[in-house]
Amino acid sequence: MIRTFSVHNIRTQQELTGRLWEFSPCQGELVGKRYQVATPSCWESYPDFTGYRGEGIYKTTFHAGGNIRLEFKGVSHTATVYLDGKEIVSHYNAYTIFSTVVKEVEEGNHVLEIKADNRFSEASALHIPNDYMAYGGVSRPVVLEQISNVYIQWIHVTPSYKDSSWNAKIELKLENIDEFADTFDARVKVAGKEVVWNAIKIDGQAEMVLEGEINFTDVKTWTMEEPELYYVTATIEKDGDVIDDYIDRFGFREVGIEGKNILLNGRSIRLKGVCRHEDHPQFACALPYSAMAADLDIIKHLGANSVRTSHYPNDEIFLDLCDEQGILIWEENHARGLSLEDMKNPNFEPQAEQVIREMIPLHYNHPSIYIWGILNECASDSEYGKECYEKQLTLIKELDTSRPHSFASCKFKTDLCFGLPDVVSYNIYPLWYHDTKVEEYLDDLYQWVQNETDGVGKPFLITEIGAGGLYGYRNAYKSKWTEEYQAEALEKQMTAVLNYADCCGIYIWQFCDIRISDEWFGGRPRTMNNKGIVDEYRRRKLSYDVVKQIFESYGNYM
Ligand code: ADA
Repeated sequence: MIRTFSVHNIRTQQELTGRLWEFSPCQGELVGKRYQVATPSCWESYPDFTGYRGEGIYKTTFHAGGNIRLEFKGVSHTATVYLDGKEIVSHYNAYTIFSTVVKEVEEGNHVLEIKADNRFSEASALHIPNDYMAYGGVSRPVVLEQISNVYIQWIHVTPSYKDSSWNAKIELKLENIDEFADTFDARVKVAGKEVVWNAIKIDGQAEMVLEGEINFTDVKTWTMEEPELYYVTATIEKDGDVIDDYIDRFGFREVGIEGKNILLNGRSIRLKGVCRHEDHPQFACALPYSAMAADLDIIKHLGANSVRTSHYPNDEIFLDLCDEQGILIWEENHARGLSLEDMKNPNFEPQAEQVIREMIPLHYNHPSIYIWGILNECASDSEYGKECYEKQLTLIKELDTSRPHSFASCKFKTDLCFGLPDVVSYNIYPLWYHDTKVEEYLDDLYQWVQNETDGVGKPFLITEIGAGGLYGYRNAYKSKWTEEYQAEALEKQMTAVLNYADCCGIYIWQFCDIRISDEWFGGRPRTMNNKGIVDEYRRRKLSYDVVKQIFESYGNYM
């Protein structure tokens, strides 16, 4: 599966994953051994590689001719790709899409090899030993397309509501891979209406963006309760022949900020969320469609209305599911707990900014995404850090002015950056890492933000709160790590936050227990983060019913 809907009717598109590929490790005692493995997958799911950190080569063949475009939805965490033995593209970061075009390949069979690398080094500023796992493999789909010289890279639809009608701003990004200029017509259709561009000239080896607008009076709004979706179809024609197409989906919905409130379609929303890692003991971070859908069923059953994609851009199939189910998404770039020293790694800024440049243009149309986040718990208490935050938040606005932005801080009363984001967000753990009374800690923090920072008057979110609970560990004295302690702590934490008038929402850390880097074994029983409401196999802990009862007792709107 590439998406939960077809993206092309004209352009030939084929998923190369979803079948067996040959896998061989590059290091260790099994070098040279070849395995047949299902794809997408991570080598931690293969019996001989559950703890392998190194490089591995994935190999397959395909038949094609002419201009081909290869799209890689996710290779963890560094990829080098070869076509017929020749390097064609490389990429850093497991969680963002990259692609390459190869012009005029000979008609016939071709060999595709992807070398994946999940080792830690100075070259990797974002994937570091951490409180989650950096898996290895071809973790998301690989797609082969045959394209014309002029082809569509993406369509962006920006809906806005005014005078009881919806307006859609349309942007169409195209590229001409030929060296010579070309002329074509373009058309975008939405809900029975269209915008047309005739006799457009594009230079050789150039990109361009066409802009247009369409107004609607009889379309349905996308809401959490009724997540109405619409297809937008773009085609380009030459001499009356349709030479390329691109289909995407969006919703007529608008996100805004008004004082301390985050608005969805003009109404102040209350975020009732969970933080979720892409992690599963059988699939590592390569969760199949059915596993993602099952997670969302649990999240909805809990009474939650939102997911925070901690701490990286998620699989777009998961985002498609959230669009379809009316679940709001906080999506963030890839970074967790980088110190000032980590942020001074010369690779940090380019790698973190690249994630933003790859995340936003391709995830732009998902109505479920209501906010962009950056740099979870990084050094926002330093001047150098502040410069980095400022650049990345500015970059977000360059790519998308239709959504607010934020970052999740843990710098208690030392954060310097609250003048930068649209929303002030904090990760707090009263009753876990310290036993301060939740109400006191929360109010103390909030008053500090109001009285001492440039975050005064902005919406305020708790983006993490929670406690550890080992599945099946119980005792009468409810010590920390028992299911009993976790359930009671979450009850107090959630009630305090959801009753705090100036807070517009909460994200529980976390949805399920997850595997973490071996280096993080200390303070992490089972070398896992055990703060899930369900364990890694999605088995309910005592806290499950507590969370459900509380989430269901608060509405979606403030
Ligand atoms: C942090 C961090 C999470 C996780 C959590 C915890 O807030 O953002 O990734 O590590 O703490 O379990 O302590």
